[in-house]
Amino acid sequence: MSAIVISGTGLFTPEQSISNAELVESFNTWVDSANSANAIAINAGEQEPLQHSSVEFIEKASGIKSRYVIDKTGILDPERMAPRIPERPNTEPSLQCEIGVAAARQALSMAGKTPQDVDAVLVACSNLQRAYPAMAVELQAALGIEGWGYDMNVACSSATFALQQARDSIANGSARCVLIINPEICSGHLNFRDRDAHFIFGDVCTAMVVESAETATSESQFEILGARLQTSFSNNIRNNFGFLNRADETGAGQPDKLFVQNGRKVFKEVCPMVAEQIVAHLESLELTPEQLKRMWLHQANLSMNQLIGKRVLGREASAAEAPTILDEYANTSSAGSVIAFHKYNDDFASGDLGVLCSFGAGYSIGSIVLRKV
Ligand code: CO8
Repeated sequence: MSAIVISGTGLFTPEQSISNAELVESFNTWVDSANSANAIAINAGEQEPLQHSSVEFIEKASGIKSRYVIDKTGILDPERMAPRIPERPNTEPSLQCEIGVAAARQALSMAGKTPQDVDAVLVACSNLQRAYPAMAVELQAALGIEGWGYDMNVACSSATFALQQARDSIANGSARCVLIINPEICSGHLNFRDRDAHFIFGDVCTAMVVESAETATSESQFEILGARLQTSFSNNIRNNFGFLNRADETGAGQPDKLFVQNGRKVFKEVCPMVAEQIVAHLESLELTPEQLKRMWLHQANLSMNQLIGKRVLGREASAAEAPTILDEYANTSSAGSVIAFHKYNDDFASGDLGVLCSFGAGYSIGSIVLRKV
Protein backbone atom coordinates (compact mmCIF):
# COMPACT_ATOMS: atom_id res chain seq x y z
CA MET A 1 0.00 0.00 0.00
CA SER A 2 1.40 3.40 -0.92
CA ALA A 3 1.64 6.07 1.75
CA ILE A 4 -1.35 8.33 2.45
CA VAL A 5 -0.66 11.98 3.13
CA ILE A 6 -2.22 15.21 4.29
CA SER A 7 -1.24 17.49 1.41
CA GLY A 8 -3.10 20.70 2.22
CA THR A 9 -4.81 22.54 5.07
CA GLY A 10 -7.08 25.57 5.17
CA LEU A 11 -8.38 27.89 7.88
CA PHE A 12 -11.31 30.29 7.85
CA THR A 13 -11.28 32.70 10.79
CA PRO A 14 -14.34 34.94 11.39
CA GLU A 15 -13.64 38.69 11.32
CA GLN A 16 -15.18 39.41 14.71
CA SER A 17 -13.41 38.64 17.96
CA ILE A 18 -14.58 38.97 21.58
CA SER A 19 -12.10 39.64 24.40
CA ASN A 20 -12.61 38.20 27.87
CA ALA A 21 -13.24 41.73 29.17
CA GLU A 22 -16.07 42.30 26.67
CA LEU A 23 -17.64 38.92 27.41
CA VAL A 24 -17.45 39.38 31.18
CA GLU A 25 -18.92 42.90 31.00
CA SER A 26 -21.96 41.63 29.11
CA PHE A 27 -22.35 38.61 31.42
CA ASN A 28 -22.12 40.74 34.58
CA THR A 29 -24.64 43.27 33.24
CA TRP A 30 -27.07 40.38 32.68
CA VAL A 31 -26.35 39.01 36.20
CA ASP A 32 -27.04 42.41 37.80
CA SER A 33 -30.32 42.82 36.00
CA ALA A 34 -31.42 39.21 36.74
CA ASN A 35 -30.54 39.70 40.43
CA SER A 36 -32.46 42.95 40.67
CA ALA A 37 -35.46 41.33 38.94
CA ASN A 38 -35.34 38.57 41.60
CA ALA A 39 -34.42 40.88 44.52
CA ILE A 40 -37.45 39.94 46.64
CA ALA A 41 -36.76 36.19 46.48
CA ILE A 42 -33.02 36.78 47.00
CA ASN A 43 -33.56 39.06 50.00
CA ALA A 44 -36.00 36.55 51.50
CA GLY A 45 -33.31 33.87 51.20
CA GLU A 46 -35.47 31.85 48.80
CA GLN A 47 -33.06 32.16 45.91
CA GLU A 48 -29.29 32.37 45.58
CA PRO A 49 -28.05 35.48 43.76
CA LEU A 50 -26.20 34.84 40.52
CA GLN A 51 -22.42 35.41 40.70
CA HIS A 52 -20.30 37.64 38.51
CA SER A 53 -17.85 36.13 36.05
CA SER A 54 -14.25 37.34 36.01
CA VAL A 55 -11.53 37.93 33.41
CA GLU A 56 -8.88 36.70 35.85
CA PHE A 57 -10.69 33.40 36.46
CA ILE A 58 -11.18 32.72 32.77
CA GLU A 59 -7.57 33.28 31.85
CA LYS A 60 -6.20 31.40 34.84
CA ALA A 61 -8.59 28.41 34.58
CA SER A 62 -8.49 28.01 30.81
CA GLY A 63 -5.71 30.06 29.17
CA ILE A 64 -8.34 31.63 26.87
CA LYS A 65 -7.98 35.37 26.15
CA SER A 66 -10.36 35.85 23.21
CA ARG A 67 -12.51 33.97 20.70
CA TYR A 68 -13.59 34.57 17.11
CA VAL A 69 -17.32 34.49 16.46
CA ILE A 70 -19.67 34.78 13.51
CA ASP A 71 -21.80 37.41 15.32
CA LYS A 72 -20.44 39.43 18.20
CA THR A 73 -23.32 41.88 18.71
CA GLY A 74 -25.99 39.29 19.53
CA ILE A 75 -23.69 37.46 21.96
CA LEU A 76 -22.70 40.63 23.83
CA ASP A 77 -26.26 42.02 24.03
CA PRO A 78 -27.25 41.27 27.68
CA GLU A 79 -30.88 41.09 26.57
CA ARG A 80 -30.05 38.29 24.11
CA MET A 81 -26.70 36.56 24.77
CA ALA A 82 -26.82 34.41 21.63
CA PRO A 83 -25.44 35.05 18.16
CA ARG A 84 -27.83 36.61 15.67
CA ILE A 85 -27.51 34.52 12.52
CA PRO A 86 -30.50 35.03 10.24
CA GLU A 87 -31.90 31.96 8.47
CA ARG A 88 -31.17 31.97 4.78
CA PRO A 89 -33.51 30.93 1.98
CA ASN A 90 -32.86 27.44 0.56
CA THR A 91 -31.69 29.07 -2.65
CA GLU A 92 -28.63 30.56 -0.87
CA PRO A 93 -25.60 28.66 0.46
CA SER A 94 -25.98 27.90 4.15
CA LEU A 95 -23.51 29.43 6.62
CA GLN A 96 -21.60 26.20 7.26
CA CYS A 97 -21.32 25.75 3.50
CA GLU A 98 -20.02 29.31 3.05
CA ILE A 99 -17.28 29.05 5.66
CA GLY A 100 -16.53 25.48 4.52
CA VAL A 101 -15.93 26.68 0.96
CA ALA A 102 -13.49 29.34 2.23
CA ALA A 103 -11.40 26.84 4.24
CA ALA A 104 -11.64 24.13 1.56
CA ARG A 105 -10.44 26.39 -1.26
CA GLN A 106 -7.34 27.25 0.78
CA ALA A 107 -6.61 23.58 1.48
CA LEU A 108 -7.14 22.60 -2.18
CA SER A 109 -4.90 25.41 -3.38
CA MET A 110 -2.12 24.38 -0.97
CA ALA A 111 -2.43 20.77 -2.15
CA GLY A 112 -2.46 21.89 -5.79
CA LYS A 113 -5.76 20.08 -6.38
CA THR A 114 -8.81 21.03 -8.41
CA PRO A 115 -12.34 19.91 -7.49
CA GLN A 116 -12.05 17.28 -10.25
CA ASP A 117 -9.23 15.59 -8.31
CA VAL A 118 -11.43 15.06 -5.25
CA ASP A 119 -13.79 12.07 -4.88
CA ALA A 120 -15.21 12.55 -1.41
CA VAL A 121 -16.16 15.27 1.07
CA LEU A 122 -16.46 14.61 4.80
CA VAL A 123 -18.02 17.35 6.90
CA ALA A 124 -16.93 16.53 10.43
CA CYS A 125 -17.95 18.77 13.33
CA SER A 126 -19.79 19.02 16.65
CA ASN A 127 -22.91 20.79 15.47
CA LEU A 128 -24.57 20.42 12.09
CA GLN A 129 -26.73 23.24 10.88
CA ARG A 130 -29.61 21.02 9.81
CA ALA A 131 -30.65 17.37 9.68
CA TYR A 132 -30.56 16.98 5.89
CA PRO A 133 -29.58 17.19 3.14
CA ALA A 134 -26.07 16.53 4.44
CA MET A 135 -23.87 19.62 4.66
CA ALA A 136 -21.20 17.60 2.86
CA VAL A 137 -23.44 17.20 -0.17
CA GLU A 138 -24.14 20.95 -0.28
CA LEU A 139 -20.42 21.67 0.01
CA GLN A 140 -19.65 19.14 -2.68
CA ALA A 141 -22.01 20.97 -5.05
CA ALA A 142 -20.70 24.42 -4.04
CA LEU A 143 -17.12 23.32 -4.77
CA GLY A 144 -17.99 21.43 -7.98
CA ILE A 145 -16.86 18.04 -6.67
CA GLU A 146 -18.32 14.86 -8.12
CA GLY A 147 -18.47 11.65 -6.10
CA TRP A 148 -19.87 11.37 -2.60
CA GLY A 149 -19.98 13.07 0.78
CA TYR A 150 -21.43 12.63 4.23
CA ASP A 151 -21.57 14.36 7.60
CA MET A 152 -20.15 12.93 10.78
CA ASN A 153 -20.09 14.07 14.38
CA VAL A 154 -17.80 12.84 17.14
CA ALA A 155 -17.79 16.23 18.93
CA CYS A 156 -14.24 17.53 19.49
CA SER A 157 -12.78 14.41 17.88
CA SER A 158 -14.68 14.78 14.60
CA ALA A 159 -11.61 15.85 12.58
CA THR A 160 -9.28 13.07 13.72
CA PHE A 161 -12.00 10.46 13.25
CA ALA A 162 -12.58 11.86 9.74
CA LEU A 163 -8.85 11.58 9.04
CA GLN A 164 -9.02 7.87 9.75
CA GLN A 165 -12.11 7.55 7.52
CA ALA A 166 -10.32 9.43 4.74
CA ARG A 167 -7.23 7.27 5.06
CA ASP A 168 -9.31 4.06 5.03
CA SER A 169 -11.31 5.23 1.97
CA ILE A 170 -8.12 5.91 0.03
CA ALA A 171 -6.49 2.67 1.20
CA ASN A 172 -9.49 0.56 0.16
CA GLY A 173 -9.83 2.31 -3.18
CA SER A 174 -13.22 4.00 -2.65
CA ALA A 175 -11.67 7.45 -3.15
CA ARG A 176 -8.44 8.87 -4.59
CA CYS A 177 -8.55 12.13 -2.68
CA VAL A 178 -10.74 13.15 0.29
CA LEU A 179 -11.57 16.65 1.49
CA ILE A 180 -12.31 17.00 5.22
CA ILE A 181 -14.12 20.15 6.39
CA ASN A 182 -14.74 21.17 10.03
CA PRO A 183 -17.17 24.10 10.16
CA GLU A 184 -17.39 24.65 13.92
CA ILE A 185 -19.99 27.29 14.85
CA CYS A 186 -19.70 26.59 18.57
CA SER A 187 -21.32 29.91 19.59
CA GLY A 188 -24.65 28.53 18.33
CA HIS A 189 -24.68 25.87 21.04
CA LEU A 190 -22.98 27.69 23.87
CA ASN A 191 -25.01 28.92 26.83
CA PHE A 192 -23.66 32.45 27.30
CA ARG A 193 -25.65 32.67 30.58
CA ASP A 194 -23.73 29.74 32.11
CA ARG A 195 -20.94 31.21 34.24
CA ASP A 196 -19.02 27.91 34.19
CA ALA A 197 -18.89 27.70 30.40
CA HIS A 198 -19.74 31.06 28.79
CA PHE A 199 -16.10 31.73 27.89
CA ILE A 200 -15.12 28.35 26.49
CA PHE A 201 -15.90 28.28 22.76
CA GLY A 202 -15.29 30.13 19.50
CA ASP A 203 -16.22 29.77 15.82
CA VAL A 204 -13.91 28.77 12.96
CA CYS A 205 -13.63 26.39 10.02
CA THR A 206 -10.70 24.16 9.04
CA ALA A 207 -10.14 21.88 6.05
CA MET A 208 -7.66 19.16 5.06
CA VAL A 209 -6.86 17.38 1.82
CA VAL A 210 -5.94 13.70 2.17
CA GLU A 211 -4.64 11.67 -0.78
CA SER A 212 -2.25 8.94 -1.85
CA ALA A 213 1.44 9.93 -1.91
CA GLU A 214 1.39 8.76 -5.53
CA THR A 215 -0.89 11.64 -6.58
CA ALA A 216 0.41 14.28 -4.12
CA THR A 217 2.35 17.21 -5.57
CA SER A 218 2.19 19.64 -2.63
CA GLU A 219 5.45 21.05 -1.25
CA SER A 220 4.21 20.23 2.24
CA GLN A 221 3.13 16.62 2.75
CA PHE A 222 2.64 14.72 6.00
CA GLU A 223 2.39 10.96 5.82
CA ILE A 224 -0.20 9.39 8.13
CA LEU A 225 1.86 6.73 9.91
CA GLY A 226 -0.97 5.65 12.16
CA ALA A 227 -4.49 6.58 13.28
CA ARG A 228 -5.89 5.37 16.57
CA LEU A 229 -9.41 6.11 17.83
CA GLN A 230 -11.00 5.50 21.21
CA THR A 231 -14.49 6.13 22.61
CA SER A 232 -15.75 5.58 26.12
CA PHE A 233 -19.24 6.71 27.18
CA SER A 234 -19.51 9.60 29.62
CA ASN A 235 -22.26 12.05 30.58
CA ASN A 236 -19.71 14.66 31.66
CA ILE A 237 -19.94 16.56 28.36
CA ARG A 238 -23.43 16.51 26.92
CA ASN A 239 -25.93 18.34 24.72
CA ASN A 240 -29.50 17.02 24.60
CA PHE A 241 -30.60 19.16 21.68
CA GLY A 242 -32.22 16.96 19.08
CA PHE A 243 -35.12 16.26 16.78
CA LEU A 244 -37.16 14.60 19.52
CA ASN A 245 -37.18 17.76 21.68
CA ARG A 246 -40.53 18.78 20.13
CA ALA A 247 -42.03 15.47 21.27
CA ASP A 248 -41.75 16.50 24.94
CA GLU A 249 -42.47 20.18 25.54
CA THR A 250 -41.51 19.96 29.24
CA GLY A 251 -37.85 20.06 28.23
CA ALA A 252 -38.16 23.15 26.06
CA GLY A 253 -35.74 25.92 26.98
CA GLN A 254 -33.86 23.78 29.51
CA PRO A 255 -30.08 24.39 29.72
CA ASP A 256 -29.35 20.78 28.74
CA LYS A 257 -30.41 21.62 25.17
CA LEU A 258 -27.13 23.54 24.95
CA PHE A 259 -23.56 22.50 25.84
CA VAL A 260 -23.18 21.37 29.47
CA GLN A 261 -20.20 19.78 31.15
CA ASN A 262 -18.65 18.83 34.42
CA GLY A 263 -15.35 20.46 33.49
CA ARG A 264 -13.39 19.35 36.50
CA LYS A 265 -14.29 15.67 35.98
CA VAL A 266 -13.52 15.97 32.27
CA PHE A 267 -10.12 17.37 33.12
CA LYS A 268 -9.30 14.59 35.60
CA GLU A 269 -10.63 11.69 33.54
CA VAL A 270 -9.58 12.67 30.03
CA CYS A 271 -5.96 13.81 30.53
CA PRO A 272 -4.61 10.39 31.61
CA MET A 273 -6.60 8.64 28.85
CA VAL A 274 -5.12 10.94 26.20
CA ALA A 275 -1.53 10.60 27.42
CA GLU A 276 -1.86 6.81 27.64
CA GLN A 277 -3.29 6.64 24.13
CA ILE A 278 -0.50 8.74 22.60
CA VAL A 279 2.23 6.69 24.29
CA ALA A 280 0.60 3.35 23.36
CA HIS A 281 -0.03 4.52 19.81
CA LEU A 282 3.62 5.52 19.39
CA GLU A 283 4.72 2.22 20.89
CA SER A 284 2.58 0.28 18.38
CA LEU A 285 4.47 2.11 15.63
CA GLU A 286 7.80 1.34 17.32
CA LEU A 287 8.30 5.01 18.11
CA THR A 288 9.06 6.77 21.39
CA PRO A 289 7.77 10.11 22.70
CA GLU A 290 11.33 11.53 22.54
CA GLN A 291 11.15 11.19 18.76
CA LEU A 292 8.20 13.62 18.55
CA LYS A 293 9.02 17.12 17.39
CA ARG A 294 5.48 18.32 18.08
CA MET A 295 2.10 17.53 19.58
CA TRP A 296 -0.75 19.38 17.89
CA LEU A 297 -3.18 18.87 20.76
CA HIS A 298 -6.89 19.60 21.00
CA GLN A 299 -7.31 23.15 22.24
CA ALA A 300 -9.71 23.09 25.21
CA ASN A 301 -7.62 24.17 28.16
CA LEU A 302 -3.99 25.21 28.56
CA SER A 303 -3.40 23.33 31.82
CA MET A 304 -4.88 20.18 30.26
CA ASN A 305 -2.39 20.37 27.40
CA GLN A 306 0.50 21.06 29.77
CA LEU A 307 -0.46 18.01 31.84
CA ILE A 308 -0.83 15.77 28.77
CA GLY A 309 2.51 17.02 27.41
CA LYS A 310 4.19 16.23 30.71
CA ARG A 311 2.70 12.74 30.94
CA VAL A 312 3.72 11.90 27.38
CA LEU A 313 7.26 13.32 27.52
CA GLY A 314 8.01 12.73 31.20
CA ARG A 315 8.91 16.45 31.48
CA GLU A 316 7.34 19.83 30.67
CA ALA A 317 6.60 20.24 26.97
CA SER A 318 7.93 23.51 25.55
CA ALA A 319 5.64 25.93 23.70
CA ALA A 320 7.25 24.73 20.46
CA GLU A 321 6.57 21.09 21.31
CA ALA A 322 2.90 21.67 22.19
CA PRO A 323 1.81 24.94 20.57
CA THR A 324 -1.18 26.88 21.90
CA ILE A 325 -3.80 28.59 19.78
CA LEU A 326 -6.65 28.54 22.31
CA ASP A 327 -5.50 31.83 23.81
CA GLU A 328 -6.65 33.57 20.61
CA TYR A 329 -9.31 31.12 19.30
CA ALA A 330 -10.69 29.52 22.52
CA ASN A 331 -12.00 25.96 22.16
CA THR A 332 -13.11 25.46 18.56
CA SER A 333 -14.03 21.83 19.11
CA SER A 334 -12.73 19.51 16.36
CA ALA A 335 -10.97 22.35 14.52
CA GLY A 336 -8.59 23.19 17.41
CA SER A 337 -5.84 20.63 16.81
CA VAL A 338 -6.14 21.24 13.04
CA ILE A 339 -5.59 25.00 13.54
CA ALA A 340 -2.49 24.19 15.62
CA PHE A 341 -1.25 21.88 12.84
CA HIS A 342 -2.06 24.43 10.11
CA LYS A 343 -0.18 27.22 11.88
CA TYR A 344 2.73 25.26 13.31
CA ASN A 345 4.34 22.88 10.83
CA ASP A 346 6.50 25.10 8.58
CA ASP A 347 9.67 24.29 10.52
CA PHE A 348 9.36 20.53 9.90
CA ALA A 349 12.15 18.86 7.92
CA SER A 350 11.72 15.60 6.04
CA GLY A 351 11.41 12.72 8.55
CA ASP A 352 10.28 14.89 11.49
CA LEU A 353 7.46 13.37 13.52
CA GLY A 354 4.39 14.84 15.19
CA VAL A 355 1.07 13.72 16.63
CA LEU A 356 -2.24 15.43 16.00
CA CYS A 357 -4.56 14.56 18.87
CA SER A 358 -8.15 15.40 19.76
CA PHE A 359 -10.25 14.62 22.82
CA GLY A 360 -13.70 15.57 24.01
CA ALA A 361 -17.32 14.56 24.34
CA GLY A 362 -18.14 10.88 24.08
CA TYR A 363 -15.53 10.62 25.57
CA SER A 364 -13.68 10.41 22.29
CA ILE A 365 -9.95 10.47 21.60
CA GLY A 366 -8.23 10.40 18.23
CA SER A 367 -4.46 10.38 17.65
CA ILE A 368 -2.88 10.65 14.21
CA VAL A 369 0.88 10.14 13.97
CA LEU A 370 2.39 12.15 11.12
CA ARG A 371 5.81 12.17 9.45
CA LYS A 372 6.92 15.00 7.18
CA VAL A 373 7.64 13.62 3.72
N1 CO8 B 1 -15.80 33.49 36.76
C1 CO8 B 1 -15.38 33.43 38.04
N2 CO8 B 1 -15.41 32.32 38.80
C2 CO8 B 1 -15.92 31.20 38.24
C3 CO8 B 1 -16.39 31.17 36.91
C4 CO8 B 1 -16.32 32.39 36.16
N3 CO8 B 1 -16.73 32.44 34.89
N4 CO8 B 1 -16.82 29.93 36.62
C5 CO8 B 1 -16.63 29.19 37.72
N5 CO8 B 1 -16.09 29.94 38.71
C6 CO8 B 1 -15.73 29.54 40.07
C7 CO8 B 1 -16.52 28.33 40.52
O1 CO8 B 1 -17.77 28.73 41.07
C8 CO8 B 1 -15.59 27.72 41.55
O2 CO8 B 1 -15.73 28.40 42.78
P1 CO8 B 1 -15.62 27.60 44.20
O3 CO8 B 1 -14.21 27.05 44.22
O4 CO8 B 1 -15.88 28.67 45.21
O5 CO8 B 1 -16.64 26.52 44.13
C9 CO8 B 1 -14.19 28.03 41.03
O6 CO8 B 1 -14.37 29.12 40.12
C10 CO8 B 1 -13.56 26.87 40.34
O7 CO8 B 1 -14.47 26.32 39.35
P2 CO8 B 1 -14.17 25.02 38.53
O8 CO8 B 1 -13.76 23.92 39.45
O9 CO8 B 1 -15.30 24.76 37.59
O10 CO8 B 1 -12.90 25.54 37.66
P3 CO8 B 1 -11.81 24.74 36.92
O11 CO8 B 1 -10.49 25.16 37.45
O12 CO8 B 1 -12.09 23.26 36.83
O13 CO8 B 1 -11.93 25.33 35.42
C11 CO8 B 1 -12.81 24.71 33.26
C12 CO8 B 1 -13.14 25.17 34.67
C13 CO8 B 1 -12.05 25.80 32.56
C14 CO8 B 1 -14.13 24.44 32.53
C15 CO8 B 1 -11.94 23.43 33.31
O14 CO8 B 1 -12.49 22.51 34.21
C16 CO8 B 1 -11.80 22.74 31.97
O15 CO8 B 1 -11.38 23.32 30.99
N6 CO8 B 1 -12.07 21.45 31.91
C17 CO8 B 1 -11.96 20.63 30.69
C18 CO8 B 1 -13.04 20.98 29.77
C19 CO8 B 1 -12.94 20.30 28.44
O16 CO8 B 1 -11.93 19.99 27.91
N7 CO8 B 1 -14.06 20.09 27.88
C20 CO8 B 1 -14.13 19.55 26.59
C21 CO8 B 1 -15.46 19.94 26.12
S1 CO8 B 1 -15.54 20.30 24.50
C22 CO8 B 1 -16.15 19.00 23.53
O17 CO8 B 1 -15.96 17.86 23.74
C23 CO8 B 1 -16.98 19.37 22.36
C24 CO8 B 1 -18.31 19.76 22.73
C25 CO8 B 1 -19.05 20.25 21.53
C26 CO8 B 1 -18.91 21.70 21.27
C27 CO8 B 1 -20.23 22.41 21.39
C28 CO8 B 1 -20.11 23.91 21.19
C29 CO8 B 1 -20.87 24.71 22.14
